[in-house]
Amino acid sequence: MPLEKPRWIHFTGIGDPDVGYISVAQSFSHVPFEIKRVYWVYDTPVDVERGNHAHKSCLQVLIALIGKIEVELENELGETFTFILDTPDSGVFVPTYHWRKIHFSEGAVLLSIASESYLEEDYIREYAEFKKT
Ligand code: T46
Repeated sequence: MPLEKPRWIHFTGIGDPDVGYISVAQSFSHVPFEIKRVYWVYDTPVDVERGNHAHKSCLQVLIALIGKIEVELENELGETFTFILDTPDSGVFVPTYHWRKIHFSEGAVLLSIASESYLEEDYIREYAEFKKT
């Protein structure tokens, strides 16, 4: 099976400037998997690097609900991809086996839509181990 690449997911913004917008993520239509878990990350200082792991099974879509978030991804071939998330109507689809480094701007809030429940065994947290996969 060919290696799946990270890619942008664009959500429709339903509404108009007078009243604001709603964007929707439903399993298999807006998001390419069944949604099992949603979590959000906030109050991360700008000098902190989050992530530094890859997932064996969990697929994700990451969205910056507020602020700007830089997501750097590396796949098993060593290819790298950088996504600047800065609008709540777009996110990045992160396939399995992608090492991620995440930097937040002041006040940024990251929403993660995930295909799996939380399971620590699904994480690869050692970069050397990731490079051996
Ligand atoms: C990811 C990025 C975007 C739980 O107990 N349940 C959960 O569902 C999650 C996501 C985390 N945790 C615990 C595990 C750790 O003790 O929260 C603590 C911090 O997790 P972590 O160091 O993995 O945080 P991040 O921000 O580096 O990574 C998280 C997700 O874990 C990860 O899947 O892709 O957000």
